Amino acid sequence: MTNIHTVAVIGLGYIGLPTAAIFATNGLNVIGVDVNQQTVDAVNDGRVPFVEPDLEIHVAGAVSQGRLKATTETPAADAFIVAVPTPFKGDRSADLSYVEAAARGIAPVLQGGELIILESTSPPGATRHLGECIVALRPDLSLDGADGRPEILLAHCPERVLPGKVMIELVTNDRIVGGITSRASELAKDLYSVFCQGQILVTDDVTAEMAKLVENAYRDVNIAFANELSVISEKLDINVWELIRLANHHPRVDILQPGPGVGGHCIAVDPWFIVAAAPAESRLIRTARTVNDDKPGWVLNQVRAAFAQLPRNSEIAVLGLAFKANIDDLRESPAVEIAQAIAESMPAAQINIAEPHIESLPEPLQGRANVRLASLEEAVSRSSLVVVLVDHDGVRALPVEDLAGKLLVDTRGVFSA
Ligand code: SAJ
Repeated sequence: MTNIHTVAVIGLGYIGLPTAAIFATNGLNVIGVDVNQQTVDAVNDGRVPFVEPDLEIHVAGAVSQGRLKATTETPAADAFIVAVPTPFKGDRSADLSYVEAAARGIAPVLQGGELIILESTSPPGATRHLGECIVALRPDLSLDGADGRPEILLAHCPERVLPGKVMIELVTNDRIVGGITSRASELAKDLYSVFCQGQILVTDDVTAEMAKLVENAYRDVNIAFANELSVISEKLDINVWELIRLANHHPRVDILQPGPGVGGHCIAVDPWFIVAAAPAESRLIRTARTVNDDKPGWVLNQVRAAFAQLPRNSEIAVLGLAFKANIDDLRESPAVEIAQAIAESMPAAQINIAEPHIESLPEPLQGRANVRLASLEEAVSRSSLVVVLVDHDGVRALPVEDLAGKLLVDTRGVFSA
């Protein structure tokens, strides 16, 4: 049970909007806040400005019940959830400017007693930083009730949902809640228990911040291990997919799958926050990042070597641009990076890109004379070299006979496993 009735969610992106919608469909009054007027208008119309299964039905339902509305100005509320971007800067430390902007929006509307939760993936100390930014603007408030000043309650509750399964994982995943004070933790736990069916695990703010970073660094290190095996296997002329399949029969071995590199906005970014916090100590985490970041360049060299065996004006099929299978998200995608590098370094080749989830090419590939968007079937049939970058279901469904007589660079093991 929670005594919180009104929640303001700051940032209506991939995490903020689903979180706002799920609180609203569970009976709370939710006001979503976003700097982008188009996002605000879309939400107030019950629409979702990006693809996420089942989200629109939640948003439309919550808006029509009058439980969810959106605005560009931060309103007064019992609780605030900050879900804004935390990208990294040139030196790979976290850019907290959006968190600081959220603090400037929240500070004037506080009365004392409010719960303020940072959900954005954050470097150690960011939750306290958010609290200190607010208290600097509102010296009449405190983070711990010291000097008799009314308290505001700060906690970090990292999101851990998988893009494409957000509406399920929001409800079913276990959740970590880390308050600056134990009272903040308890209030945050009560709030998330409104919809969270998983366990709610209570800790302090910095451990909660690190837990999120560590989860993604763990996955990054394990993907790096698989990617390194793929490079070693190529050198030793063995099939990495068979190698991993065999090794995974061991009861305590579970190697992940190699790919063209690590994309998305989390796994390729978050480990750097750990490296920035403890540079000398984060040796394995830094190396894993480098191994994964080097993989697109290695794939490009594979493509060049294969193309060198063909007549100069041969066509190349590039299958998939998304950062992983069966989603339409091209941001930070190694497949886009590789496709662009192929187009730039092989100007004589006609490149047929097939990405079933998009209708037009992304900006770095647009307007190039040697690049066209094609269907999967057309791209394969026209081309002498097929480069598999994403294992979408549509790519997996292509008949293997269609590849007969063609050269293949298969970064996902769709046809080579
Ligand atoms: N990848 C591989 N091989 C694998 C698994 C993944 O090459 O065996 C690649 C994918 O193709 C993709 C990248 O890694 O390019 C990341 O994909 P992902 O499915 O591992 O993860 P994300 O980025 O979609 O979501 C992750 C999740 N974190 C973990 O699984 C530890 C998710 O739970 C987090 O909520 C999300 O990051 C986040 O927002 O932090």
